[in-house]
Amino acid sequence: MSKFQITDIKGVIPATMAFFDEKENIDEACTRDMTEFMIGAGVNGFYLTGSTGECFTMTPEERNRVVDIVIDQVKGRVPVIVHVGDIGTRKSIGLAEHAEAAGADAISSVPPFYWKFSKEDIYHYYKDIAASTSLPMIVYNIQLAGIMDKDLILKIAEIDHVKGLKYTARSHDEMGSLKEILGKDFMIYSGCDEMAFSGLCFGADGLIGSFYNVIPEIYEKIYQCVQNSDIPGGIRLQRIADEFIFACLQYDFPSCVHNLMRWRGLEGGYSRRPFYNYKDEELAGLKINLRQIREKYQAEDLEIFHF
Ligand code: MN9
Repeated sequence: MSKFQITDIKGVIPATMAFFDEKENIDEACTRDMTEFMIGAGVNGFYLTGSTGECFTMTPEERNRVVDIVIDQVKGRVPVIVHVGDIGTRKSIGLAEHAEAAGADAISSVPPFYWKFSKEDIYHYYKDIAASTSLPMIVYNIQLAGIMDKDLILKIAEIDHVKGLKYTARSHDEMGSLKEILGKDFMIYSGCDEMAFSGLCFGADGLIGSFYNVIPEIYEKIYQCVQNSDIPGGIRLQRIADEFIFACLQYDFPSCVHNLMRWRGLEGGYSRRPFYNYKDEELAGLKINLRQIREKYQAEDLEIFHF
């Protein structure tokens, strides 16, 4: 039984990257080391095998293995959410059952994608998966998988076990209003790393995203700024994070993040094809850009620029 309630799952939660070796196999040692790095940096939980975790390039067995490795490494220190999304309900249920048996604290899923499923189909997808375990389900609303409208989200939120929403869309008003309607125990996680600070100000309980893998420290500081009502401090840090992210998004993502991790002295792992793995020299321009950002904001003290 999980020792964490859904309301304990908050703060900065990396949507953990995949850590493959150069031959595209799961790199267990690297996965364990990176889990420790993130815990050391103060993250408040993990979100496993999501899109940043390259789950759609993996077999169900591989996804389950990543879940087993990370849960074993975390040892209950922070909550673990497992993304079980797929385009087949039965496949997702299999992943959800494994997540529960492995000791996950919550499951999450994008809506079924690729075909244009009806609202009814999407509703039943969530209902069937949510009923398959006793874990709380966090619905994942994301542009790439086809954004769900507010009415559909509210309808899905009524399903038993549906207790949270990862909201990756650039609409503060909708996210804030969903929080207001669904109440304090229904957890909302802001999914755009670019709007972490404003998302928290607009009612999000936590942050789940990709860049918390590589620059978790700045987001821990942003989270603290919100707790302490330090608005100027939060704005400055979010601006720095945004410039950092936009510089990275000039390149293929998430692959370039592996290089960034190596610049930080971490192992970082590799992406699996068709994602591209950059040679460091191909990212020389990015390094220059990031150093310019550091100078512009006189941010030498921030760990994110320690490379
Ligand atoms: O929701 C991530 N979204 C996607 C999570 O991967 C599409 C975000 O963390 C973004 O990667 C990030 C950069 O745009 O905000």
